[in-house]
Amino acid sequence: MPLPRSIVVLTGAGISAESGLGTFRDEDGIWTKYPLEALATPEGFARDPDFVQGFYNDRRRQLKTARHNRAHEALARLESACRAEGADFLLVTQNVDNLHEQAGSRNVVHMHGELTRVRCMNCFTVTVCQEDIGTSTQCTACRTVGHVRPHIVWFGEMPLEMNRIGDALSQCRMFVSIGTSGAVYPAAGFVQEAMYAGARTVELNLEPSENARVFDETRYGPASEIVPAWVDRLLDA
Ligand code: BJW
Repeated sequence: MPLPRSIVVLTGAGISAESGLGTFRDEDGIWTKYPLEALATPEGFARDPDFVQGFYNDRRRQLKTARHNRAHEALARLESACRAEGADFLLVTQNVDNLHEQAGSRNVVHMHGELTRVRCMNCFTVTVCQEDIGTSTQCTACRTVGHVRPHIVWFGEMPLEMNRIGDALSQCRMFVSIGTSGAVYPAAGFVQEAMYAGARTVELNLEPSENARVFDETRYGPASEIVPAWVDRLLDA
């Protein structure tokens, strides 16, 4: 059977859990250890920029040793199969790590930003950055000091590339949600958008998400097992 002519995949923290990167809302998740309001809102950043920069510096450093897992690899394999058949494929990730790219995925939208990029609040230039930043960091574009922040979408801020995502959802024939709790909007609403477009919807997660009942097909288990198995089945069908 040919592949669906247009596939959108949404990933969340669960796909990187077995690569050693923490999720947010699981029992030992990031938001159980750190206050969300202090670390993931523009107000928290304005109150204590050093605390927020330190949190993101630590996570940026973690990426130097983090390695993609079999779930990331399977999605890269699915993307190249789609390319070979002329089918559209868009991988939308809520993750700010770079493990999809490390595994070979090419058509990736980081809707909540990227740890390896920083943004100047003065001139809005986004630049690649692998190192720590802080309140004394100088912007490489406008040369002002103290305006460089993580290129991360915090609560109350608009996620990135929403038009591109909306276009892909409105045309997709298959929507697959992987490793996300469905607790954060607008990502949690993508399954409905895909459903209205007539897509088949699939959830692959460790346990049922908040949206589980909406999906046509659900599979539960660790991403490194269920994602490769699901991709193999789709490619063999
Ligand atoms: C495994 C596994 C394994 C574990 N294998 N699986 C009231 C109602 C509705 C909406 C709102 C509301 N009040 C405010 C809002 C909007 C708000 C929102 O959604 N709030 C909710 C808390 C209610 N959203 C926003 O503010 C967003 N912006 C916005 O809405 O702009 C306005 C707008 C947009 C568009 C159109 C119109 C208007 C911005 C959201 C920014 C989110 N930012 C964060 C932090 C920054 C990134 C970072 O620091 O890393 O992004 S929060 C955090 O949650 C992070 C994640 O990307 C995001 C989603 O989390 P995710 O990935 O789902 O992780 P978990 O931990 O929740 O789940 C992990 C899952 O994996 C679990 O299900 C596990 O079972 C599973 N799992 N191990 C497979 N081995």
